[in-house]
Amino acid sequence: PHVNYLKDYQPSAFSIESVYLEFELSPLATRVTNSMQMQRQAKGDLRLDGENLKLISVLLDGEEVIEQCQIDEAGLTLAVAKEKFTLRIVTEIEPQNNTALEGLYRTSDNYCTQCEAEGFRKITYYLDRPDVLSVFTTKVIADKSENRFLLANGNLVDSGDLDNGKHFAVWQDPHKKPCYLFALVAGNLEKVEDTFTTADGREVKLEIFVEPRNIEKCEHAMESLKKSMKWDEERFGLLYDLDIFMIVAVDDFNMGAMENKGLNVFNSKFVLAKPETATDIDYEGIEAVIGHEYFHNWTGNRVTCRDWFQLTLKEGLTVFRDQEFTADMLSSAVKRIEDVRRLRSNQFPEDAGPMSHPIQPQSYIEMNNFYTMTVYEKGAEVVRLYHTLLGETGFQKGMQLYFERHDGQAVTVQDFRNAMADANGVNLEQMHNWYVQSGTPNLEVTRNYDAVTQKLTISCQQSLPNSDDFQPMLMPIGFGLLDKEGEPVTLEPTFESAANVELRSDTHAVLKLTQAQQSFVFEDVPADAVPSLLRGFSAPVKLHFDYSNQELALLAAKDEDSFVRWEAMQTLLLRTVQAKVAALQSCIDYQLPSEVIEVARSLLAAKEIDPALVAMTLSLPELGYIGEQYEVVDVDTIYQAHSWLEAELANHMQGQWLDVYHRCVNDAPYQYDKAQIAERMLKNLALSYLGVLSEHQSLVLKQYQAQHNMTDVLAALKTMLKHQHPRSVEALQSFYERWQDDNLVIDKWFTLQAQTQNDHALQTTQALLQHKDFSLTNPNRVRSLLGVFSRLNLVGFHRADGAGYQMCAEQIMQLDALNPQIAARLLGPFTHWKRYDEKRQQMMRNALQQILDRKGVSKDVYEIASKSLA
Ligand code: BAL
Ligand code: ZN
Repeated sequence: PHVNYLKDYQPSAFSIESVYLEFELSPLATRVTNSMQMQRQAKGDLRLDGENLKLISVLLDGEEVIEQCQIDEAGLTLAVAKEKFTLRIVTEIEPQNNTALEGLYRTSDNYCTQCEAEGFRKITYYLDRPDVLSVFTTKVIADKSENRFLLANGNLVDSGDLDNGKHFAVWQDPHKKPCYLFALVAGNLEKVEDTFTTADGREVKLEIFVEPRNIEKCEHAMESLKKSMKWDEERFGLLYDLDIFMIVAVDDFNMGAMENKGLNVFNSKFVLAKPETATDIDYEGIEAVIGHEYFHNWTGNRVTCRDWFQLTLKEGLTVFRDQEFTADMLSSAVKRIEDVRRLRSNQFPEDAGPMSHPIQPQSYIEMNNFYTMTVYEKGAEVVRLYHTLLGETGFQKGMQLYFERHDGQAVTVQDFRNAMADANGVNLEQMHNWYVQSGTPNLEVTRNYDAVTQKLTISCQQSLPNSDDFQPMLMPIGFGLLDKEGEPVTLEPTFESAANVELRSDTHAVLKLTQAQQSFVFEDVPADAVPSLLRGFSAPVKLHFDYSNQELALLAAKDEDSFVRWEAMQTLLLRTVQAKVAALQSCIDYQLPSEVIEVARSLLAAKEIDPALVAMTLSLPELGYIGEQYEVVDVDTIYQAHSWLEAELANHMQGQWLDVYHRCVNDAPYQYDKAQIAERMLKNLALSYLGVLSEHQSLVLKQYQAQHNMTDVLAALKTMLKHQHPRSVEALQSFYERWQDDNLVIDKWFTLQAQTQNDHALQTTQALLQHKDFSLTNPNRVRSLLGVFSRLNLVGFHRADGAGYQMCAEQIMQLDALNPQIAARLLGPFTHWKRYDEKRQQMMRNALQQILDRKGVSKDVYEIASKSLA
């Protein structure tokens, strides 16, 4: 397959000044008429992208030229002598047979589109690249009884009835845009309406379209949209720019959502909620994704990417913005820890595996494979570095200059960096190294204390694994010191160090690491002071520092930074699991260290700490993250050690867990607010520990039976399944019966079972593949069953006999023929084969080879499987 390289970028030889599209919708033969006003920009033939299109006619300034066109599987080439011309192309497509869900397709008998990254070429021949910006007018014609609403980007300028039971609508988008932001939706939907008045006094119509059965589940989405609009005005000074903003929720969607101009299309998972069906995590996800897509209106749409290698320009920045939004809506401390946990569990492994790539990839075969945790989440961490270095005011100055310079343009990550630098009069060239180097940097820190001079030297060394030509990065390191009682120490950098130590308060500093090795010296430091490092997780690195368990316990209890407190406790818990793993492997006894229990007890008793932070701090590290610590992952022993620690904490703190549980029980109606969420989080953590102990089975069952809200129901059910509660089968059955008509809840029902780790995990999942509600054509269902099983059910997926691998491989091959994008995503767990024992390695490689050898393998799957085996 063809490989695209960043170094080969060339501007387009033609521009499209405006485009008029006309769709005559029909499930098996939709006719698309595309009239483009084109202008030559450089020498060369006209080459348009197009895939799977039936070409009907090509008129060049009114003259049929179809015979002169050269057609191949990727597009159309035409020699054009003119400088300025109109090209009118008619094609036919089959939305009903489009199972890849890219381009125009059907979902629940409605029509919808997904064009990013390169789906527009499956609708019509076009210059399908983000740097070709054009003004779009779209006319949609369809049967009226089957398509009550006809939607496209921009403002509605005309509509009416036609003969034969048809009707039409014409939409005009005044803002120039690349075709990846094009959208069309038609069908028998229902809508909820609201309005938002912008800071400059314009009233914007807000509409959310859903299938009629879901009309009661839109309130939270609408509230989230209004909050997003307000927040973007207040925090970033960015106002909405059309008269209407529409969101459509569909059940079949490859991604989470899509930021099409004025017409966002969403996976229904990120729109629909009511307390009985959605958890706190779902509510937070909806608020965040609605925010994310809305924020793209400026960071992505008004200023877009020059080419797809710049994807992190819009995604890293917009993820950073949605993270800040959630932080401002709920708790910044909790949000930061959630994001770090996600990054470490998902992005760090990606960065250590065969698909490792810089946040600005240098090449790709299939762009869809690069919508990754690295481009998004690590990209957001890199944007956060600018924010940490420049502060909120400096960062906002940079944003302002970015929009002043580039509104209406397609630009690069360098343009963003230049705006940040120029607005603040600083040199940020070194930030480039974060964009072009892959792998998670290691940050090794050592200390040296001179008791005579009372000087403490903090020495930092940065490096990248497997890098021959490592270029040091600009790394801000959040820093503080605690004395041996846990009191903060006033920071006094020496004269030589002061230039690289930015004091943010008396007791908190940012160390600016710019070299591979660099030291920072502080004076008047008391003996036995404990460094608090990487506060706020100030850079996306692996920190190595030789803390004693007592020091970790002190940081966990006393540090002023909530991330460091959480991290210290997690490190203690991780060390405990690792010690147990080692003991199990060598068949020796191991007792839980007393400081772990002591600090856990004191944290649980600390009423002044936000209960959400307490819950996160006392949650065990995820199995995947524990596995990451090993060269070779011993799945079964890690699982055993993890369960052991859970049982130990349950037993040793039984009374406290019960107290906490009862303290947090709240019969008030469900509300999505910070206090209630935090209470539920801690209560359900207590329940998960109590659920280990047979004497509390009735408590777990009682919570399930109360059916108070989905957060509590799911927490109870998960605990029942994990510990094989005598009533778990019955509960699962009643859950299914109650919710069988609600797709999103049935997804949870599949997930619950797919993630339960026990000896018959594989059989359970195999049986679910045969369930009448399972379908390979629905991405959410596939993710709920196969995605969850292969990613989270380590015991089942990595079965010693290889049956877990084989089952997944077979499903991936079937899926690849239907939806390559989702099939390629499911390969993730296989790509880490190097981390397992030799026998498993061989079986995982065999599975990958089998998938790769399938006749007709997609380029999506080919790219990941072949890179994994290379
Ligand atoms: N642009 C693809 C979906 C998203 O990141 O918002
Ligand atoms: Zn995005």
